[in-house]
Amino acid sequence: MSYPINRRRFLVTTAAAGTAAATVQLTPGRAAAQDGELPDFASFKTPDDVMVWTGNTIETERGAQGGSITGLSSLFVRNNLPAPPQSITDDPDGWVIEIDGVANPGSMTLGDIKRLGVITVSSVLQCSGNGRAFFGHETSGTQWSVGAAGNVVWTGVPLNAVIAAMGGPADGANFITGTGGEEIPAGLDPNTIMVERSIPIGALDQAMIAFEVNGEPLPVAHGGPARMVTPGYFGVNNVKYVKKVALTAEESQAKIQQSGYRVREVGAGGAPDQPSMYEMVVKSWITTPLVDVQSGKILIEGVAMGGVSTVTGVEVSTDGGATWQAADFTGPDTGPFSWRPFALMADMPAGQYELASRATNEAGDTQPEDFPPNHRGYGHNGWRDHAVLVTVV
Ligand SMILES: Nc1nc2c(c(=O)[nH]1)N[C@H]1C(S)=C(S)[C@@H](COP(=O)(O)O)O[C@H]1N2
Ligand SMILES: [Mo]
Repeated sequence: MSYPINRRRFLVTTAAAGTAAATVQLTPGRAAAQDGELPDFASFKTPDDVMVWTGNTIETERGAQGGSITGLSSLFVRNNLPAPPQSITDDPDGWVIEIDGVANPGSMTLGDIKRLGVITVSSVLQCSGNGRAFFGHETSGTQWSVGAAGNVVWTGVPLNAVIAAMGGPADGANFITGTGGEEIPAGLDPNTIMVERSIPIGALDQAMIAFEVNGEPLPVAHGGPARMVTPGYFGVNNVKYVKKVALTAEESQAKIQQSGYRVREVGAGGAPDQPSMYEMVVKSWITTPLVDVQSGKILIEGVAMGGVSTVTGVEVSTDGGATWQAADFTGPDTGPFSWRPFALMADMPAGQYELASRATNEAGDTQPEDFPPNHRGYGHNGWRDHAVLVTVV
């Protein structure tokens, strides 16, 4: 299967700080998204709504974002390792999860876990590298612009309930460590490639074992049959096909924990003493218009998130940040970890416009104008680089 090139991809321009407008995906020296085929495990995605970078890396088109909830047909996908076979979701309730670092360590099936009580929470799922394409330096990794993020509804069991069922935390627990269920090829040191992430134990307040997304059983592409989800935490911490959850004294020895997802200066190597990509931060971006529009009253729309604190406001600028106007939220408040769509009607006579948005959360954090570079291009929330240049004709 192949599909037509999506024109939007070539028309969207961004305003990079202090430089002329540059097309995001076509900046020289940066890989362009392939018009590749959707891999089998993600064949349910709508081709026009996504960019297929690789068989394990799929980005949502900016123009396909917006709205309160991101449909699974357009939600991004990021796998560090090849996804397990479809058959792992054949018997979800039979999926076994090992629970360690508790008074009575052992295993529970997903069916047992479900009987402990189910909750539903909306949360943004966002890759640490979302916005990587906007950095001025060369970064390795997928050149995501805004589409490695979506807002979804998770249904699952609070991890606290699972821990309590196993007799409560063992002494000395400092981290929650989740292990992904991918098979590690024989002969390889698992620590070099396995997806095992540790997050601070305080995250027990919101961590859950999720088994549904947007009311559907979790597909393999998004971690089925069971996934550890910590609303408010960057994507990598939401371990798919979770086969083990342990309360641990130390962080995982896996490379993805020890040196991966560490924020450091450009040129520096990753090390355990550097900040890890845990909690998300306040961020917003415009999703329409992205292309030339007819003059008159123009509806500017986008999405805004608060990270781990409810988004409380978002301002929009049509002049590259010289002046700002408060936008209205157009979707419901679905909690601190969720995003909300916003809209502003603006009178725009013919001309060139730099459309920017700037969100604020309940904690009082506002997006900065510029975001300092870091080696791997993580966590960009600067409003200027997320602006779009639009010509009104
Ligand atoms: N087991 C496992 N969990 C994983 C990953 C993975 O490769 N394996 N990738 C992580 C990363 S880096 C991200 S951004 C999210 C992506 O979630 P999605 O593919 O459902 O969008 O899953 C995270 N959980
Ligand atoms: Mo990620």
